[in-house]
Amino acid sequence: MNAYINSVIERVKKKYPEQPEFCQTVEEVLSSLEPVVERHPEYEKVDLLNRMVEPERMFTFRVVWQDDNGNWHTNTGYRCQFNGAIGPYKGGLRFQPNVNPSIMKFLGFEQTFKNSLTGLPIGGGKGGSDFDPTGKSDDEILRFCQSFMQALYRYIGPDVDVPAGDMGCGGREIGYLFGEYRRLKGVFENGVLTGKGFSYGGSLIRPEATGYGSVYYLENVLRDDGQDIKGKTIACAGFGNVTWGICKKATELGAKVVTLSGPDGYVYDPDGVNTPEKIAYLVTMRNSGRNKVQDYADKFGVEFFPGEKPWGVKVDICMPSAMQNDVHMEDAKKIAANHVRYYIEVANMPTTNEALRFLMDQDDIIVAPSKAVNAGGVATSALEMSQNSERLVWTEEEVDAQLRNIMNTIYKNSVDAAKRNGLGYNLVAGANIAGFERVADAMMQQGVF
Ligand code: 2IT
Repeated sequence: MNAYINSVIERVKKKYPEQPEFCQTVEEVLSSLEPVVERHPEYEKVDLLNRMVEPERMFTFRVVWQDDNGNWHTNTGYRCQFNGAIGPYKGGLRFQPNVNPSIMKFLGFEQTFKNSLTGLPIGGGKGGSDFDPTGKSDDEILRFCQSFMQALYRYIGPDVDVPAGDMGCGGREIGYLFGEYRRLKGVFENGVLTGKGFSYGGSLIRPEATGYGSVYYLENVLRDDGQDIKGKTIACAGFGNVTWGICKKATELGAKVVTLSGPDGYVYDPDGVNTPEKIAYLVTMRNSGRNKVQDYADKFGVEFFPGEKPWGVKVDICMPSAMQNDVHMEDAKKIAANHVRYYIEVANMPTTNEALRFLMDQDDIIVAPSKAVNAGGVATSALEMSQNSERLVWTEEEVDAQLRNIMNTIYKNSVDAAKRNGLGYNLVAGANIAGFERVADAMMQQGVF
């Protein structure tokens, strides 16, 4: 390993022993960059890598809200403005009890490379709160979102930082957040948030975009492997917005999603999550706020496996689409033993570094990294920003065509970057390198700070 890269990884690990997720992504990304860093000794001269692993700005804020019984609760809000070299900070807000500085920094770091890879002018950011939306009433969500925005509104803007949704923060929450921003600032700056409702500036296809984009990326992988998506079986995880989009597009293209998962276990539906009723039920389940996937098994009479993950199911394609570190070494071994050919990460960092290395070392498994596969979500957010700044509305066909085009380009740029650097067909390293190169160029041209 290149000595400079190694020193940066070791420094981060030593400095942040209490931030395992952040250390994990730094190690995974930087260790791909060896050929580029060796070709550019000037990077070390200006200490580019240590600058890249340090967020430009990160802050916390107090979020106080009242529940329906009149009791007050205090949560921590976060915004991590990781890297603004190529555009305004851009990235989602995650509302989940496990949100902490490590999770915020890992997501912000990944987002920086992902956003760069889209080729669009968006920097990397992330935010959220340790607020738990499970079981909260609509009024409680409203009060929480209003309080959250009361603290955040001074630090964001259409040319400054543009948050969106992530886990626990969907269209309803974005609506409440935007309403409060508009009330506080007294301006209709709808480019300040993405994932909005269509009636006030949201983009058509944005709700579907992450799932659709991941299937468009998958189509590229299959094509280069001489395969067709038609008839393929897919194991998904989660049952949120991303998995919903995958089910919709996979069904349209003749593939079958046969597993879903939740914090309570996983369901196996051998017929596929492929009828309008089943697909719509994913939205119902999410909106119920119960956070239980067993509801699907009860409703459609399929098997439910409490406390288990779906990675032992024999399928053609695995698409971990739930959360970080969902796939560990023991899961990876099951995937390899089942001769799953395609391991397509969808959630941010769904694989431990050890499991990812193991899967990449298998000759018969093709591994695709989340920062490329799920980039259609944020890319479509950037298309939403364009429509907002131009004060116009693109049709569904126009947005979908651009999304497909962007996903094809991301795939191609990743393949090319790996090849150019002598790494063969390596989609993981290719995405890291392609994402890095653009941010690195911009930082080099903007002087040292
Ligand atoms: O992880 C992600 O890329 C997102 N949660 C979407 C970010 C965005 O700004 O649309």
